[in-house]
Amino acid sequence: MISAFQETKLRMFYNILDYDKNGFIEIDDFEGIGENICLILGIDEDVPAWHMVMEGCRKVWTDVYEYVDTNRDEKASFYEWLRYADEKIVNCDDEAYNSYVNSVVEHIFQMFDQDEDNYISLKEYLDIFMSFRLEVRYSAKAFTKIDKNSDDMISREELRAAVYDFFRSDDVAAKGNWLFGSWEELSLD
Ligand SMILES: [Ca+2]
Ligand SMILES: [Ca+2]
Ligand SMILES: [Ca+2]
Repeated sequence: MISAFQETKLRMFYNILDYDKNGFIEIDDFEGIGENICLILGIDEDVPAWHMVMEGCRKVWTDVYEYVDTNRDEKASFYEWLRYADEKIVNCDDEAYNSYVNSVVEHIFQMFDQDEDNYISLKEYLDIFMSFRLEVRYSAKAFTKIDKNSDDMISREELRAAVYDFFRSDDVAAKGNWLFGSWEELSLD
């Protein structure tokens, strides 16, 4: 079972993944996200890095859709997605959850740690917000919440803690809730 608050955050995440905002998650959304990431990071079409980003984004969908898409219409409704997220993310066993969190963190570092210093700077964090069309006005506040030791850089550990809380925490005060910006404007019903 997931709580109303966890569902609110999953709804937020679903809306982020539904990049073309047609109410369903499909392969087109991941291709749209991939193309926008390349645009934001200044990666030219058809160079090896472009293919890497595009493949990485498609894989997020192709790895899970057989499980997510229960009625086999090549798209995921919110309730299909919620069932998947409940079983495979929020309430899976700790080992599987930690490995999910680690894979999210590694994907983020691989794409967005552009200067490869093993930290996500505020600029790199802003690239994430722009790539996923998140509300940029919340990026600095979110960055401050995730940067626990206030050294103006997000370490892998700090990002891991935030991703961990975003999907699993039922505590509205958990700072990781802010990973993708403000969830507070979303209704809790
Ligand atoms: Ca869509
Ligand atoms: Ca960096
Ligand atoms: Ca830090």
